[in-house]
Amino acid sequence: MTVRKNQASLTAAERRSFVDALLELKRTGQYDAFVTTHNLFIMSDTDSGDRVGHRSPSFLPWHRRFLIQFEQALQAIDPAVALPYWDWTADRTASSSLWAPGFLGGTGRSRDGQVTEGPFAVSGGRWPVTVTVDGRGFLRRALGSGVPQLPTRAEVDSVLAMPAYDTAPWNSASDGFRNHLEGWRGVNLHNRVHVWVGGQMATGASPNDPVFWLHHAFIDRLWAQWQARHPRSAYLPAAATRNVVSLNDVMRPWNDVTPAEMLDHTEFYTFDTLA
Ligand SMILES: [Cu+2]
Repeated sequence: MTVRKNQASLTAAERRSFVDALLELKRTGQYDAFVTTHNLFIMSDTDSGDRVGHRSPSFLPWHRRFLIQFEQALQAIDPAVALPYWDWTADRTASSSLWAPGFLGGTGRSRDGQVTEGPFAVSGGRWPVTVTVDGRGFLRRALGSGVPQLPTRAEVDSVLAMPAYDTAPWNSASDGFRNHLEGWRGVNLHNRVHVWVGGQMATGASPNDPVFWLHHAFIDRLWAQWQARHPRSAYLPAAATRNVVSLNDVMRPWNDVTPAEMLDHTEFYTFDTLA
């Protein structure tokens, strides 16, 4: 059974296994296919047209399915690996162990944002960035420069308190839990973290940075926490709705997954703690 743990509580051996599996997925080319998929959806998801991965109710089930597929690809390399999550309300500075040279490496140098330490530095030869939106072939970060503060626990709690999953017009203007969590409205949780990390994380090619998976694993856990707090609140919209994925619609790019099938994460994995 897959148990997703807080990255801060991984053992050194667990960190190493996770990094090794990422590097192997990168070497085979499978990693970059995930980056391409994410970027295609970012570019095609719009507020007034079809939207699947972002700015819409299916933001959460789409990323849940995307992470499961990625985690299964890692597990084909090393069955003991699970996606860790990054609680950015607790580990909220560039000096967190998350950014140590032995794990994800630190911020980018000032000249060009290039990450120069750790397993994902381009100089090590194992992490060329090939799916790019700006032609630069190296991992970039600018921790804390796009926006100074990561979201706080109090801000997270204010969003978890919202009872409605989502509301019309089902886009970046919506009220409700999903859009406040995604970050187009209000305190801005998910989007702000992408901007705080900077570099590729602030673009559609965000999965080029391995922290993408840890960030989204935490967003996914927040969804599970919200479900536990609001047992009478359901995924919306339930009925077929133009341009968006309703409860029983199939989600692109898959042809066999609906939001309804993504509502119970325990079929696929659990968390070390949901409290
Ligand atoms: Cu994201």
